[in-house]
Amino acid sequence: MKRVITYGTFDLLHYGHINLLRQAKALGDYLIVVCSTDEFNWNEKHKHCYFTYEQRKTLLEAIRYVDLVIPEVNWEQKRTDVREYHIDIFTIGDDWKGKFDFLKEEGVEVIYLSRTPEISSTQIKNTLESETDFI
Ligand code: C2G
Repeated sequence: MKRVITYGTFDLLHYGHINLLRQAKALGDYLIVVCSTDEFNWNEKHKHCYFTYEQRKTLLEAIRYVDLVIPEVNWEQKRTDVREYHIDIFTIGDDWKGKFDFLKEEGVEVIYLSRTPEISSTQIKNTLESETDFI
């Protein structure tokens, strides 16, 4: 049983996130998604989410590729997470390329997946805002 882990906010869930999660699950047999809490997003990532943590967790749990969703409360928890959940592979989009190579010291394979270029939660918000300006 190869266990995979990935991290993210996953606000305004879109096909870029689904592409990532599908590729992540294909790397192994069990996929854990560590979803940023509202406090972590606001205090550390300076992101104000449209959906709450509980709403984003519910959405992620409905995705066929996802086996478990747990909270991401700080930047430092990755080392303990990969030990506690006996992780074989850490994966994330290549916008983070190189940032988490230190996890190899924990015996974890680190794989950066290609990000879907033309979509983001920020872009969705901006497009909707600009469209409402003309209504
Ligand atoms: N993603 C993607 N393509 C997009 C948008 C996002 O592949 N068009 C990927 C990101 O690379 C990431 C995941 O989807 O692997 C979640 O993206 P975000 O919700 O933006 O998460 P992020 O802010 O990158 O948080 O500790 C790590 C952080 O929690 C990662």
